[in-house]
Amino acid sequence: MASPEPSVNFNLLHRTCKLVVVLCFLHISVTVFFYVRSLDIRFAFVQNQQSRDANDTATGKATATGTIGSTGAAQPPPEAQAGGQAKDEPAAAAAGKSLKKCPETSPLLVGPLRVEFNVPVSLDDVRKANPQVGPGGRYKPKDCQALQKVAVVIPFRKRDEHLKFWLYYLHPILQRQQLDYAVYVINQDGEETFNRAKLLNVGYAEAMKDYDFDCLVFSDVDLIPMDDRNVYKCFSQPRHLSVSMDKFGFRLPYKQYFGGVSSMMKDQYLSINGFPNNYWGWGGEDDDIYNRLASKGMSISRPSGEVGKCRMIRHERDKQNDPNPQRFDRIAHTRETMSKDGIKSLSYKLVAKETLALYTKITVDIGKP
Ligand code: UDH
Ligand code: MN
Repeated sequence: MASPEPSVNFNLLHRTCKLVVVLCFLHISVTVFFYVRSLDIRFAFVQNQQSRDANDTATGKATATGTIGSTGAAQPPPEAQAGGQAKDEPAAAAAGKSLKKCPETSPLLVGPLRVEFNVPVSLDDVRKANPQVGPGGRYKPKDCQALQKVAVVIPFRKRDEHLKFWLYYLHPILQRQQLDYAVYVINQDGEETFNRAKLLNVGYAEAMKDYDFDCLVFSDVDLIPMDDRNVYKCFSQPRHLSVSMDKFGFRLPYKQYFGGVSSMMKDQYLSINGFPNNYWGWGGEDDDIYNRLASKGMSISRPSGEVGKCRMIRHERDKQNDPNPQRFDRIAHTRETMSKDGIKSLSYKLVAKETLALYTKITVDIGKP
């Protein structure tokens, strides 16, 4: 009688071979996946360096690093510090006189950008990648006169990792946008409840002491644009820039939404008496700002959903920034309160002003609720 064993062995062998093939396939797939992802990250890095290569027509001298100034120190005239102007530049160009105006649309823009947060970045790398950015996070184009002088104001406390990503992504973008800009990080001192809008008011007041900015951009520290055509400048109406955030499924959560990143000309900001100072904790201050604008007959300008795509770095709720239970009551009364509460009634104590290599850090005591 023939034994059934050879056929059983053959079946076993066949199945084992199949398993090995499947495992090999899986292994290759996983390898290819991670390889492609690493390419993506490198591609994003290369894209973010493009401003330097495209823009670097001047001498490309390295700028100073580290802490330059300190608390309350007198600042050199802005023209002298802006953009880390090289000393050997022609005097007229340095004064911005003989320069032609920059074009309405910067030729340096590249469009959609890849934005990832899985590889940490170091400030040292960001500095090296942005040699044209001067002390305090200032820059202006070398070969044309920027159309706007923009102060970018970031409300801040204990978000250093987010700030690194912000600087890493935004400095190259803002340079490609051919803006005369400076970055102000407004750091709330102490452990009291956070107050985003009051910090933004401080940002306005402190930035204006340094330079005659035309335009203020107010940005959360964790929001990164995914397209450099979303220009961080001002328009004839107040602008909402973070219009399609990943956390809201790349859609506007509601029509009046004005949170995240916004911009206003100096006179638009002053015409609404700046922002409210009495929203302590999370929420409502952005709706109050919207109400202020609407009550003065202004409308909101926005980029398209495509150009306005942006990513928020995922995070948990911060300590001392719980939802403010008073917010609904407050936003119901903006029209009555806005003339009394705003930039005109702002009071705070300046704790430190540091002109760092990539931004100006203003530490401030804004009191408590
Ligand atoms: N901010 C700080 N430090 C703080 C609080 C706020 O820097 O302690 C700044 C920062 O610029 C931040 C902005 O204020 O981007 C707005 O605060 P937020 O990022 O906390 O607001 P968001 O609406 O988050 O993004 C709400 C809490 C989400 C909890 C989700 C839990 N899964
Ligand atoms: Mn956030």
